[in-house]
Amino acid sequence: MTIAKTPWIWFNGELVPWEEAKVHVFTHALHYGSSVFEGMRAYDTPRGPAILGLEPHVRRLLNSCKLYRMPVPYTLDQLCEAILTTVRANGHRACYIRPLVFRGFDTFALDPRSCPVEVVIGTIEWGRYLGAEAIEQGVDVGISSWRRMAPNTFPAMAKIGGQYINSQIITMEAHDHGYVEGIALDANGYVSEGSGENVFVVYEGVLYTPPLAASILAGVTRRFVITLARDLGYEMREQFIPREMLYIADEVFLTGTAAEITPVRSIDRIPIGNGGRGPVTQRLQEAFFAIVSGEAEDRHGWLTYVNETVA
Ligand code: PPE
Repeated sequence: MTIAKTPWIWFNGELVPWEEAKVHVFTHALHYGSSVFEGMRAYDTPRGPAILGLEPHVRRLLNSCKLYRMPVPYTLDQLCEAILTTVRANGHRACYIRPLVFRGFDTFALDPRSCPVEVVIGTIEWGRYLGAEAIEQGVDVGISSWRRMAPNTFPAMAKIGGQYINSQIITMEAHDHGYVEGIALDANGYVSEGSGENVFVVYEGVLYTPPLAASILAGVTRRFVITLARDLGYEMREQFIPREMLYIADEVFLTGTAAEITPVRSIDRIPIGNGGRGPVTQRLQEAFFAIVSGEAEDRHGWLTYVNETVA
């Protein structure tokens, strides 16, 4: 999927034309993965574009930078404002937003702290992440032969560029095996997450998702789905999940900004539940899409209306 050009990219405090948003080949991040990023979506609503989870995403960005000892020259409020400015400038009704903070050009030293910290915000038009039919039909996934990083190797809770090598090898392996996505286990063999999504399981009437200690990214969508599940009266447990529980589950689904709520219909070619979207997944999807489309009341304050929010 090639990204289509947008007119503007926010680069270190100003909007620059797409063609001018460039870096040098000796940019530290290019060599060592020394970057932190976010992904969020603006949804098309009757009141114009609305960003889902703006503050939690920017907070996670700043926390990722804190873990990587990268001081960001902007406050949370300034970054939120810059994101709103970029979405407005590009005139989107709906889009995917990619803020990126990285170490620029100065040295090849592994202590990168003499390199400038650069900040970029780009927006793109992005449809369904795991394919057009995925949301209704579900996807076929495989358990990856690659594990997520072990505790105390990389900070799994941080969304750091270099760590996405793990996601890339998981995804390539999954595609080569004919799967849409791969789910990785943690260092102890418990279920961790998809290459770019958190995992939920419905088993004997209870909803489960792995805890933060299972080397997962603390997904914003994961948090929203936990809230919706409790709103709907489901019992929701954050606990370690053995691999085999996935195969005998009634339902499995993936959550993420890009993947939204995507049902999993098979794992390692074993059909999950009835081999399609299950009823709990569908109810959670309906609740989720009603809020983000502006149809249902935004009772938890998840949306920021781009054209109604002033600096
Ligand atoms: N785990 C990983 C590893 C991950 O990358 C994401 C987001 C999630 C869980 C879900 O987090 P959240 O978006 O806050 O609910 N993955 C991004 C896509 C990665 C990509 O660039 O492709 C995303 O969904 O934006």
